[in-house]
Amino acid sequence: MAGKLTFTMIKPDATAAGHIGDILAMINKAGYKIVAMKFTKLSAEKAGEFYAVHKERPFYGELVEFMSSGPIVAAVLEKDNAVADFRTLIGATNPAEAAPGTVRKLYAKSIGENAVHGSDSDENALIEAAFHFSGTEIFR
Ligand code: FUP
Repeated sequence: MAGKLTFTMIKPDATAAGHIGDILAMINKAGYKIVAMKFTKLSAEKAGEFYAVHKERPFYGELVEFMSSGPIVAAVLEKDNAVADFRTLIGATNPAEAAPGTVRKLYAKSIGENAVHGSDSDENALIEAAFHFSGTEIFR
């Protein structure tokens, strides 16, 4: 059965552009309950750790630099079928390929600066939630 939790970040491009409220409203309208949330900034070291799976990819350096360039909103979201439905809500990694009405179509600048993160599996949702939040910071 699909899990009920996913993890998201509103990335530095979207926080700088003033889209936090719009994106949170889309998340709430889609039926997600916010069970953990913080406005924070990743160090380059932390961003590198979070994206360690991409270490060998050519864009890794830029990705780490971008993700540590400004504040982010990190949140854990609850809903049935949380991971898959959230990936539908945010749209394709590259905003040029994202469906109309998706978060990335509306707010992302490029494949690298793409407004939001969404977990790609139930397993990663739990790992990513634990990366940013302790048990007492998650309210279910
Ligand atoms: P997604 O799951 O949609 O966030 O996409 P990926 O896990 O494939 O990529 C993670 C992040 O790496 C993206 F959000 C942005 C960055 N990236 C690039 O900068 N260039 C690429 O070609 C692919 C990903």
